[in-house]
Amino acid sequence: MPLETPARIVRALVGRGYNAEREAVTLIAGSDDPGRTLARVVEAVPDDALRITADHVREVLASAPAADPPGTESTGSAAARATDADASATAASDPPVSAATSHDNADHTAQSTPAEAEGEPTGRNVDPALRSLEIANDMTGQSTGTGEYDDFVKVFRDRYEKLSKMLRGRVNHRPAKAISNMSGGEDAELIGLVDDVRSTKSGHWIIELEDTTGTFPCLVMKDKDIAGYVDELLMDECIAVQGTLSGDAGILFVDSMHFPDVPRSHRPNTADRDVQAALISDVHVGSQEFMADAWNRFADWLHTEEAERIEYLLIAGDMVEGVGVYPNQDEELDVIDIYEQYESFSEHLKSVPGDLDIVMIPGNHDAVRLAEPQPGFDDELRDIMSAHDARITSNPSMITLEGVNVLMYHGVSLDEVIAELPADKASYDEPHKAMYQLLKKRHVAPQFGGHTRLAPEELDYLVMEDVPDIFHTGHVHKLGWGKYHNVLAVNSGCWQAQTDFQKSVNIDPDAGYAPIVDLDTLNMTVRKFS
Ligand code: D5M
Ligand code: FE
Ligand code: ZN
Repeated sequence: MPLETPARIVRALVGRGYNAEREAVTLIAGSDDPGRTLARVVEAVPDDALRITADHVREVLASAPAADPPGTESTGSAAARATDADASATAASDPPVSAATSHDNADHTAQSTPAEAEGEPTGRNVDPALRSLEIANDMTGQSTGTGEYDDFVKVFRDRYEKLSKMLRGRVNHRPAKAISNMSGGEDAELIGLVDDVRSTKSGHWIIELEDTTGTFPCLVMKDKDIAGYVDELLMDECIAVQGTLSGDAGILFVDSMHFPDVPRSHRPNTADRDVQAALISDVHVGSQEFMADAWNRFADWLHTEEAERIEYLLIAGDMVEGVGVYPNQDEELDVIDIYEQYESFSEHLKSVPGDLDIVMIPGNHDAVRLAEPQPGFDDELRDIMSAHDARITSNPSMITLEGVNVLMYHGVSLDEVIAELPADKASYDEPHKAMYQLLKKRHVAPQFGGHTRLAPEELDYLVMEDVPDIFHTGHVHKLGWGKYHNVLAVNSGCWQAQTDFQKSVNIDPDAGYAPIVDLDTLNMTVRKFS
């Protein structure tokens, strides 16, 4: 493998899913056989390492070279990150976009007028003592998963435990194993994770449900009303069924199906005073498409009187464009070094009012592990982004703002929900409807082994144990909001104009919008800055 120059080494590492310290790259380049050294380093670093350090390389160079290492073509488990000595400075561009907003609740007012400099900057008259901001289920530093089989067993047991509890009041279930010992014709109720869904020759559906004792096949007849639920099912979500066993007791004929769901009677918490939160995501600083001008207009507007009730700013992931996230992404990078991207992001964050309380979670473009739950940014990145004293937490996290519970989740699973469900139940044009499905399943990323990477942990942090009052996601770069059983679901658009990839697949992003929520009423308005 001809690997002489640092730039080639960086690219080779990115291709394997790693970011590397500058010194590590220099050491590899300066070794006798850089190609061989690189392969040995990749082989030697722990699977969960995001970054190859100089120490990793020194260790390898100090140890005697083994026979040709296996697995030199293996890819890193985490998002690819790279540093590059020749990183360019930020030069923002902001091509105009036309974007549509999508919402489905009459209570909401959409103000899609461009915000010019409206009013003079004010001395924001806020009393920090009135504020309260708490974060629950931050799993940063709590990761226990080693990727072993046992961890998968644990995380699914925990998922089953938590979700079946929500269903137990509605069905009187028995374990799958006990049901397989029952006689034909008896009524039976079962709670399980969806293990398989297939259609029969005659167009009926067989759903295999799994609990901690085994699996049991359940038949949904195509002409029953509940057949309409079958196309909503995702693998590994938890449901309950009630029905009657077949004559030979080998299959359960399903009469009713239940989802953990948000109770229709959910009464959202509200703040005691007239205070607002701005909900944004997908800033993508470092991309050539990052819309710096729109961002600056947003930041300027936040200083005006009109925005003085906004005391919280929530950012649901993809602060920066990252490096090596998608193939050929480097061709659209404006800032090549991941740390310089965060420095630039931090500069942009400095232009918003210093007295805002900010909460940030990572997304799939950020420099943390890709598998969900994603821990909050590491100390080095926190340091870079320290200007605002922002609260940094894991993806997902539940944030309580003056009593209002906001579930923040970046939203990678939305791609999957949209791909798998019929368009009237989830689509890019109505991303909030895909969010409704997640609320109904009480899980932010049910499907394991698909597009969304899940990390096996002792606990399933992705279950929505508590019903949020606001569910805030991003990722799909579309703006959409609406209410589901009184929960406000908001997908917050982005600050990145259409990329070449998005053009090629007809994704027309909603860029440069800021959804603003009144925390005392949960009404929402949208401001446009592009
Ligand atoms: O993703 C923004 C949206 O675009 C999200 O719906 C995924 C999709 N996307 C963007 N680039 C790609 C590539 N290269 N492959 C597949 N899907 C893609 P974000 O991750 O925020 O950039
Ligand atoms: Fe994004
Ligand atoms: Zn994303």
